[in-house]
Amino acid sequence: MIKKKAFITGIGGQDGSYLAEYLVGIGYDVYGIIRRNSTPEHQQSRLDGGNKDIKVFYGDLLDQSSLERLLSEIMPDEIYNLAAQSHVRVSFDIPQFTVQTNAVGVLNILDAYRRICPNAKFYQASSSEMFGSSVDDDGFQRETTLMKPVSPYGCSKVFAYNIVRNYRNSYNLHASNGILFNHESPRRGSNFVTNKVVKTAVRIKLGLDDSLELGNLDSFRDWGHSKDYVRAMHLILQQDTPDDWVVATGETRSVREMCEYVFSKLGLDYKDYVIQNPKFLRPEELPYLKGDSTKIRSLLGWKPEYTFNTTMDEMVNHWMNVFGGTQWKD
Ligand code: G4F
Repeated sequence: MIKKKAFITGIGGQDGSYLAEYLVGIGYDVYGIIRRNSTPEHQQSRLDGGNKDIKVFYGDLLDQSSLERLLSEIMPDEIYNLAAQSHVRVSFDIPQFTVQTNAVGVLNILDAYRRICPNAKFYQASSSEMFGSSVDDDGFQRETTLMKPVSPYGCSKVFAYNIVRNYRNSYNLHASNGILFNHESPRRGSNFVTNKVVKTAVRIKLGLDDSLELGNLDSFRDWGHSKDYVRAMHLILQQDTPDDWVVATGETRSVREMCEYVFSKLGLDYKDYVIQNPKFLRPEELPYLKGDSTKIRSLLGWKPEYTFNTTMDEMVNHWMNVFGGTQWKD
């Protein structure tokens, strides 16, 4: 049987690595690109280097020639565009790079796809950050919610979302947006809030650190697990018609509540250790996210397997293993 071929940008990231493993598990040949970095040591650390079904190349959304060459050689059935400058606060420090990569870079790969392999299906990693300060009257964000982004990152993602829709309609392409709310795992970069909190709380528990510096504790996020969300990405591309889909848990918690849960699992009180440092505040904050994923649940049958608690517990156990502590048990 001929194997399906998937091409993943950002394959070295949290989602890219879980998606690659998931697709290999269901019989795909997986190809991906990573950006050249001056320290190569950790670039593929999330990927199983020995897996012959995952082939990784150097490439960049800002290097059109690399995209064209690889798409022509591979002729993928499915393209997952997950590459991005994905850190919202950092997007205030490097706004032009963020917009180049997350907006112009998406146009680059979309256009290469249109010209080289228009029969493939295309997934764009759109984000709940696009909603910004906008919330529907019932307290949820959904596919129809107005987008009022509050960061260079959010603005760049709105452009990408719209250009995907424009290419879909103009050129009859199977190009879809997954509008994913925050999703975490042990593979999350430790400069995002969940993994920063879990990792440092474990270090405090083991006597390796004595405090945790955070920014805004009073913003709310809808946190799911990356493994559940990469299943949704694949499901979105198995449909006959392209569309836009919100992927979320439908629950929201503040950063403070997340800290409370994680520290108390370790027998600690977060109030004894968490310090606010203005360095981690954003010039404009997105205060509240809660996603309504009724569309993907009812039409495609997607539902998450992890809960907030099981996601955080997995992360606690991961860092306990890394730092040599005893695994926490219920
Ligand atoms: O973990 P965060 O950095 O994630 P954020 O900004 O919500 O963005 C993530 O989710 C988006 C989907 O909505 C993605 F599109 C995006 O790529 C990324 O994956 O911050 C979450 C919240 C924010 O309100 C932030 O202000 O935590 C707050 N926070 C408080 N102290 C902190 C910190 N965030 C970080 N990163 N570091 C802190 O010390």
